[in-house]
Amino acid sequence: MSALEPIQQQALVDRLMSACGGQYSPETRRKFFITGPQWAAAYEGNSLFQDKTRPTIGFERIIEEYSKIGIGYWCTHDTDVIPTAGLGHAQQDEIVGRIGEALKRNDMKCSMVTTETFHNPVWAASSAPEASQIRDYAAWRVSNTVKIGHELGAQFAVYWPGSLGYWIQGAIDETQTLQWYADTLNAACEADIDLAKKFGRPTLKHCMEAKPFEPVAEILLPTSDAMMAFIFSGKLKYPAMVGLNPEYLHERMWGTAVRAALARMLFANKLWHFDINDGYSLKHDVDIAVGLINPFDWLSVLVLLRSHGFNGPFNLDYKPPRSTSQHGVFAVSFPTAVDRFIALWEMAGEVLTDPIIKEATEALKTAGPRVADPLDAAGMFAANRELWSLHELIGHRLFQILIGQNKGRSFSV
Ligand code: GLO
Ligand code: MG
Ligand code: MG
Repeated sequence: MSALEPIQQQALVDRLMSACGGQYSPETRRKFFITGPQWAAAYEGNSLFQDKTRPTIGFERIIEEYSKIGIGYWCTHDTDVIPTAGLGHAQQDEIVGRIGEALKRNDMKCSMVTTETFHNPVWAASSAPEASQIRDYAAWRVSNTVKIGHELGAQFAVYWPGSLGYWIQGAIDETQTLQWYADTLNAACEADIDLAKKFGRPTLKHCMEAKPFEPVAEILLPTSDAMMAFIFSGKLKYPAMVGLNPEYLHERMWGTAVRAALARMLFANKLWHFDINDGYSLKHDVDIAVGLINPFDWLSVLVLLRSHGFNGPFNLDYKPPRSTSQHGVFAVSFPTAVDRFIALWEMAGEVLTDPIIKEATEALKTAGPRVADPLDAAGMFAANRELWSLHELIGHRLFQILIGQNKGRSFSV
């Protein structure tokens, strides 16, 4: 192979992508409630220790590219598209107007809006700091985002509190800070109730998102479980309006089985929105695309979600790697992420109808014969002893479905 010029490299990527095959059509992809974040496609590859590797691109291009791929929904932070200084001024209305036009032109919908409460220096002492003027500003910011949401037809508002925490222990009162953060969410819900009436629309679903480590040293609401305790603490004025937007990697980062964490949210009826990506446990937030690291785990997660009727939104909150070019972001990153998600979703459907798993699950629930003495632990154990091998058998069957052995795929030695 001789050295390829960049334009030939691009052609090679495109040729190998189509050689991979198995791509779903944009129409098929649009059947799923899959959402594309402005910030994910706009990510330039920079981080604390790494300079950017891709150029700046705006929302018009991103909305158009998502639409071509078949990602039917778009979402954004307030400041992804509106400069912080323009919020609440004519510039906001002008940009929101242009977003509306771009969405319409590309047959796209805005599904979700979110407030940036982590990046701007104003949040340096947290998003619920001692300075009451900044807390009032935070309340205004989340309410303003809700307004933008209604203007763009969104159904969801997401809150990643980001900087809600601290560097120096002992300097702030945690319970007071949590109360102030509750006040911010209360303000968003209150504003929503008024705005929904004004716009003649239902109120938004307000979804909290937890992340255990970054961006400050100690996070006050580090997990979705902590957020559920917050929602049910009695401190929210409208707890029924507030649910969760878990992120796959954020739960995995702290070491839980993601499926178990999601089950706890389903149990409380608070799983409303889901950021889909992948990555490694006990590491920082690498936001790798769905299914590239833990496909077996992902299959299991989707079996749980499908069996509980959760159909999205599935939000592609991931970062195309720095090594991927701008061409690659739309030619490789997003279409392949969507297609792996759909393939795993379909496999989860196979799991739910698989006759072997069905029979095994039914047999486990039917259980062995009851023993006469309800306090006879040894007898109960003996009565079920052989059935419980089915747990491991089900795990093996999941693996077979993942690699297609249930459909006859075989490997010779
Ligand atoms: C960062 C979060 C971030 C949120 C976004 C939505 O780690 O995942 O991308 O999902 O701010 O509120
Ligand atoms: Mg996220
Ligand atoms: Mg993340």
